[in-house]
Amino acid sequence: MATEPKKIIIDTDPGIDDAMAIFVALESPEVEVIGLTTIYGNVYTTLATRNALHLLDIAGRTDIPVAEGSHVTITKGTKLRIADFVHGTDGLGNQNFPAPNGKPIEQNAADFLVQQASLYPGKITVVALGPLTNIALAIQSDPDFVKNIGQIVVLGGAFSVNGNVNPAAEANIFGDPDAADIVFTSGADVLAVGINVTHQVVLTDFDRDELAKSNGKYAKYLDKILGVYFGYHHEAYSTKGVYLHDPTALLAAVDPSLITYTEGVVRVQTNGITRGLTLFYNKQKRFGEVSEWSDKPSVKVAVTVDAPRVLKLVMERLINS
Ligand SMILES: [Ca+2]
Repeated sequence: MATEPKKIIIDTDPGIDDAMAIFVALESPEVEVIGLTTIYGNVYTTLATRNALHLLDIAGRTDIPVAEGSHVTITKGTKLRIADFVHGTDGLGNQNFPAPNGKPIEQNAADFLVQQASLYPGKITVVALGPLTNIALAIQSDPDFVKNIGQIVVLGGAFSVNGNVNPAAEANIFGDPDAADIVFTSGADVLAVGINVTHQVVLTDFDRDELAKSNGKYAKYLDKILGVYFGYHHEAYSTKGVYLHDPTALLAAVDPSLITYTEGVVRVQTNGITRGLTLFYNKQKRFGEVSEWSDKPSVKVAVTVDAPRVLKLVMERLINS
């Protein structure tokens, strides 16, 4: 008997690698995308919503609801870090795409997350590909959300490596460190896929040519928007390729055997020069003193990834569409 596809909600700030992740999800029979929720990060939230609707137009999947997320951080902060220099001012490679046909649903992202989790207790995986504000709002607004939600797969953190915003912080955690700390200490089943893992998955110039040569609708679309993303990586890292952050986290939700993980407590630094730092406590030492780490629940933190298999799955699913 075929198993039912896993229900997923993608919380996203599209975003070039978000676009890839969304398309890969739509081509993955193991999962059913039951909604997109939007958040600031690569662009402001309003544009993230527009882009999410546009990507569903491209996919011909306007049946999937889009719920708009928060425009401010969990502490009501309005000074947001927007990474439009990585993804283009439109978030999608400066292509001037037409306005989408669809509209977001009336419900906001946090309410949508709470409602879906209570409709399908234990069955939904949230794949969080941007700052964690919407997820933290869902946790705060419904005491049952943490037990109703199946798993929260977070693309975020830099575990024992430098960040990508500054030496301390990874972009999604830096976007709302207070929200991230709420999610990591909530007691929910959280799997963090950090840049220590996603930096191992690189789409090269060669792979991009393969996308361009194929007839897959997603492959052709992505080849167009990838230019800006390649340019940024070349400038910032001197690489001839781009990191597949969002598709790697998405695929970790689709097929957990692609990664290995360890378990422990994660806390997030919320101020100072290390704001956004994710620190992992492996619980090997029993500390005598009561501290901000005592009695905090464990989360899963990805340690290794089968990078060749992730890349192969991304390519196959984008080309054969
Ligand atoms: Ca993203």
